[in-house]
Amino acid sequence: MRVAKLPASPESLRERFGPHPAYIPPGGWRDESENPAERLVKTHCCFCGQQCGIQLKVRGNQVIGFEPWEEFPFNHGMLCPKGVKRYLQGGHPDRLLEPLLRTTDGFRAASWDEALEFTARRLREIQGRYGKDAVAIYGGASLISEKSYLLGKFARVALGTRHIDYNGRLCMVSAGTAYKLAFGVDRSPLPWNDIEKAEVVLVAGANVAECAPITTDYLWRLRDAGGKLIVVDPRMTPICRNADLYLPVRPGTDLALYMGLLHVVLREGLENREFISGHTSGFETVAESVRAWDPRTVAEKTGVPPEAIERAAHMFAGAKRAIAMHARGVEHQSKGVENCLALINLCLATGNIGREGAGCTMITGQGNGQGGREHGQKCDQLPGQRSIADPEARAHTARVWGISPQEIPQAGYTAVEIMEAIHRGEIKALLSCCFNPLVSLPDANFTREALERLEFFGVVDFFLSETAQHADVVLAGSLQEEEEGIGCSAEGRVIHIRKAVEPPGNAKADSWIYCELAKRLGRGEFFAFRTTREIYDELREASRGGHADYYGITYEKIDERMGVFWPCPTLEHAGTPRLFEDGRSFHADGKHRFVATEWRESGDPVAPDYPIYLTTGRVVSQYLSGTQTRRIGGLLEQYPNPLLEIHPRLAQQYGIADGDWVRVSSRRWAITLQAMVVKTIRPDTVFIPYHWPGDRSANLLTHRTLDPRSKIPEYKVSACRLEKAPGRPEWAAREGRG
Ligand SMILES: Nc1nc2c(c(=O)[nH]1)N[C@H]1C(S)=C(S)[C@@H](COP(=O)(O)OP(=O)(O)OC[C@H]3O[C@@H](n4cnc5c(=O)[nH]c(N)nc54)[C@H](O)[C@@H]3O)O[C@H]1N2
Ligand SMILES: Nc1nc2c(c(=O)[nH]1)N[C@H]1C(S)=C(S)[C@@H](COP(=O)(O)OP(=O)(O)OC[C@H]3O[C@@H](n4cnc5c(=O)[nH]c(N)nc54)[C@H](O)[C@@H]3O)O[C@H]1N2
Ligand code: SF4
Ligand SMILES: [Mo]
Repeated sequence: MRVAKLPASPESLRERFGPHPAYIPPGGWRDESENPAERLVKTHCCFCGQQCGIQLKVRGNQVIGFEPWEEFPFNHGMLCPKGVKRYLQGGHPDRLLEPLLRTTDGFRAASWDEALEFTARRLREIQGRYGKDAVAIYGGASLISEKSYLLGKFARVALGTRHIDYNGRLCMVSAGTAYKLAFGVDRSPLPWNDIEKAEVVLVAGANVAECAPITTDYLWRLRDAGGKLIVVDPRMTPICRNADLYLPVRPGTDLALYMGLLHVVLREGLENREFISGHTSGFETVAESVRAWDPRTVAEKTGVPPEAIERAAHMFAGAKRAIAMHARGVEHQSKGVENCLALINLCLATGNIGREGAGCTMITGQGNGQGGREHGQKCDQLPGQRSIADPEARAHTARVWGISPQEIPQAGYTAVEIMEAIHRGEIKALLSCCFNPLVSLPDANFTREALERLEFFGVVDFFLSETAQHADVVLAGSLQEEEEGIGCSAEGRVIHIRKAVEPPGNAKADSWIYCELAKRLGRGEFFAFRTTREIYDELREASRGGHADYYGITYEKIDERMGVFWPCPTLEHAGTPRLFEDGRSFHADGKHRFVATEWRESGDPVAPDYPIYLTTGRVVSQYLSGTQTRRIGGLLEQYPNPLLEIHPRLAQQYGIADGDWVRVSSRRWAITLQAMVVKTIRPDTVFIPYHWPGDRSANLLTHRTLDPRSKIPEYKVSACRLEKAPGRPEWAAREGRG
């Protein structure tokens, strides 16, 4: 077993390398005269899946600020607190400016030749000794699509390993799996302008105001136009203030609720028989499966009053146009796929698919959460959203790549399974780009142990993330604005990410790093790309004829139309903003499929020794594992440490007052946080945001139960117990808190 290595802290690196040459003061420049721009670059925010349009102000080789991009139709210049600070990363003092190699007491700077040669040699040695599948690749959905396509090809062609997966496995895969089962395709079926055209919108497990802030505006427009809003969440998040009906669901019980809604719809005969018989299959089995879920039974499971269930069902089915929107609250469950399917079943039964202002949709999480799951960085997928098991797809991809179909490995493990295989000793080496698993995977102690068992660990990042501190080599990669490419937003709109600057110092473009590694692995001829545009042209060919067909989308066409919605099979094609308008799904028979769902308990059940539900998620000012936003001055101050949201009634039971230190224990670990006593959460549930590492990490408490089909972890439902802590914990003393 490998001994844990001494991590080098960002502070010690800064001491070693000095401050970044182009340092921007925390909080940014104060006014234009202090730092005038030479050019404006129209591009997109690097953070969430809304992909707001933004103009970056550039001087020399540095992004120094931003201007709104008012013509961009999605956000019309609006940005959230993270978007207005995103520009502060390029010149940040923690920015990695050269490759780092591990020494006995930390890291030392290395030349690219040395770092790449070392990486390639270790990968070759390990594959030679243990076989090709002993190496795994992690990718990420913050990467532009060119990079994620490149990573998929790199794993299969340069390394020949089965094992590549990405951080979107923690994010959108329950929705993706459900939409593939029901519709044969994984994309939001409707453009966001449809939201305000609905009569009723049901928002399930989505904290829209904090996590998809610009979508709040669409919901306000819905309300202005007279539309009604239903919200399902164990917490009254800010959009609940505008809701007509709020359903305070008990964590992990959504499935019962949505089956209950369909039960009422069918009992009252509110279903759309014509749509069901003309466009769907499987209705009878689903109708049978919801028969037992009457409102009283559902109320007992979910904690939602029976009258509210009746009312929600009548509102949804009584509307001419209704939309169900969902996010991780329903998807981060060990029945995440079932939850999405149950919402889809409700939409199908009421004929709400394929029409303006009607449908079922998922709210994309990561910046390129949609595009990043289309072109082959998923373990079971080839470009164009093709299946790696499909002989035709393999033949097509092999032709584009210039190899034989037999050379493409079969499907490998998913992200959490890769960590488990490392723990077992089956996978010995990991190369990770754009992923911070130590903070983001459930059961963080398990992740740490796995990282320590690796014989080789390489990371490509622009900051030294908590995970990167365990690496043997850190390759200084690039920010979104340092390479040209495309992404796909929550709406299914393909957008153009323009290059604003070159990577600073001796940092390199991510795509260059992978092409160079491929060369050193003896596979350079398949990676002779000089620009990301060349990678994109190959991606277009590779996706051609697939469901996610990008062939007809060029950078120029995106610029002309402010985005193009896929599928777009020819250069003349205008793109497809709304799916299924012809009444057909992407399945061969053209039918939308009802898929029956079955109740089961969550993987970490509440019991007398762990009597309280713990759920985890986000706050508006922080982003994911926080490696980016915790470093940005002006954001961290808004919410500097994780707080425990707790209802006054529950707090009183334990003698806890606002600001008190509370020890939260789960079946895996315990952490101590300050209480934030709020009336906006169920009294049987506590909430912790997960953006922090180490002994403040919510993921020390969470468990590794996965949805059996999507393999997503159950972040939204754990069991815990609480005790008032005697005083502030070690981390708080260290951070100067409390
Ligand atoms: N500010 C900010 N914005 C972000 C991100 C970020 O880190 N910070 N991340 C982006 C990414 S990658 C993602 S995936 C999205 C996530 O966006 P969301 O899914 O909206 O955010 P979460 O906070 O993970 O969870 C959403 C809601 O689910 C609720 N919930 C918890 N348990 C349950 C349950 O059992 N049932 C139901 N119905 N609801 C439940 C929580 O109370 C919470 O309000 O946000 C994106 N936008
Ligand atoms: N308890 C709990 N855990 C959760 C969740 C939850 O709700 N609760 N949510 C889950 C969800 S939805 C998600 S999406 C995951 C996210 O989990 P992670 O993927 O681990 O989170 P990120 O912070 O995006 O980490 C990405 C890393 O990639 C780097 N990076 C970003 N862009 C680029 C790029 O263009 N190039 C390179 N080379 N590096 C880049 C960043 O600096 C960062 O270090 O967390 C999951 N974990
Ligand atoms: S809503 Fe998302 S894409 Fe828009 S500015 Fe905020 S983080 Fe960026
Ligand atoms: Mo996510």
